[in-house]
Amino acid sequence: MSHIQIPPGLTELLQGYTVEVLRQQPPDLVDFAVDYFTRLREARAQDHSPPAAPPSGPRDLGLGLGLVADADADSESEEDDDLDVPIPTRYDRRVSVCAETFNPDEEEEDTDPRVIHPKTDEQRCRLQDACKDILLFKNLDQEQLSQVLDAMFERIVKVDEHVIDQGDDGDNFYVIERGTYDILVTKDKQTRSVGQYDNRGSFGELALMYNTPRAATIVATSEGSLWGLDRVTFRRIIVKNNAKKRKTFESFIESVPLLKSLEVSERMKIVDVIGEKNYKNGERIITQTKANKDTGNQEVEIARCHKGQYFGELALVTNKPRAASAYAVGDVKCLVMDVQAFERLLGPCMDIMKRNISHYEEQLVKMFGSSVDLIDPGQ
Ligand code: 1OR
Repeated sequence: MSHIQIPPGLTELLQGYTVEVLRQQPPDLVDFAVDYFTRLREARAQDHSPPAAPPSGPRDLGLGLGLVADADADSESEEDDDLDVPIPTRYDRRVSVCAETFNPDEEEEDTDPRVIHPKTDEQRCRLQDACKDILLFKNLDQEQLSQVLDAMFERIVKVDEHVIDQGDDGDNFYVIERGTYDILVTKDKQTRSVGQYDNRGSFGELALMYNTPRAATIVATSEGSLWGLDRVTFRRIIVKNNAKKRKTFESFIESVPLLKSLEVSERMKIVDVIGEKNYKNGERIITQTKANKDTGNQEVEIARCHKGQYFGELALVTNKPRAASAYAVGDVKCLVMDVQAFERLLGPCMDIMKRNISHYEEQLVKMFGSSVDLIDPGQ
């Protein structure tokens, strides 16, 4: 009896193609195959000269909180022990993961094949744009970022579509390209909306980072477009990088007075979600949304933050527009977290922040001689 040998890689190759067909439902399978495999070959050819990292110029943080970090907390680059053989798409949905514990130092050996979803130039541009402010990607080196972008795939969603259901196992992490999404949490049989995403941000990292069931349901409230990153690549690159981030920022985070009341494990969760952003002397970090009615358009320095202090919390605590602008004085390194992480992780520090907010007002009264409504400018 003759033996038919299946060449190595064939199964993954066809699996990858099949998954893309199921995902994108193309009208013509042959045309789609030609396109898919051509892109795959191009992606493989490019693999040894990875595309430039997306521009990461500073923009208004809008919805973030910044901690002023150590100016020389730069992380040294570690040698890259990732597999260097590009093997196509593998869609790996986990069946049950909830019992695993999280220990990035003991992360499984790096033997998984690389995931590559071929993209058109236009898709790649949109992807780079959507990812340029994603905090979890901020500490990646160019090669890691390039592997992450290669592995991401586009997912178009319809209104009311559930992207994630609370309680499920984690399959993908998502970056928002466009669309609005509700964050719903069910507790004691009651479901309530705890927040929204509005055309920016990312979600779905928690289940992948900590091997826990999905903590919230994410529902599209408009038509939208997302970029997904599979669990295996997320853990191989982002979780591994977080272990490095912990080492780099651990002692700084331990020293921040605001965070002293948190448990060590809570502080480590903060390190997991923060991203590092650098600003040059004079650069604007936060933009005041409206000029204050009492100070008109004239900008006056009201405070100066130093290492270990924080800013950007007022708008998040009060849910109001940015009440002041923040500029870098000298070269500044900030650790930044988004509003959802802020609400999720800094609850225990809320009292301290509120107390400090009332001090801002007292300070302003001293400076301007009359009451300046810092909490709600222009109204
Ligand atoms: P995940 O993998 O658990 C659901 O899947 C995602 O919703 C989760 O990752 C986060 O990315 C995102 N609590 C938990 N998850 C949240 C929250 C949240 N907000 C967004 N996600 N809270 C709301 C904070 C504004 C706390 C609710 C009590």
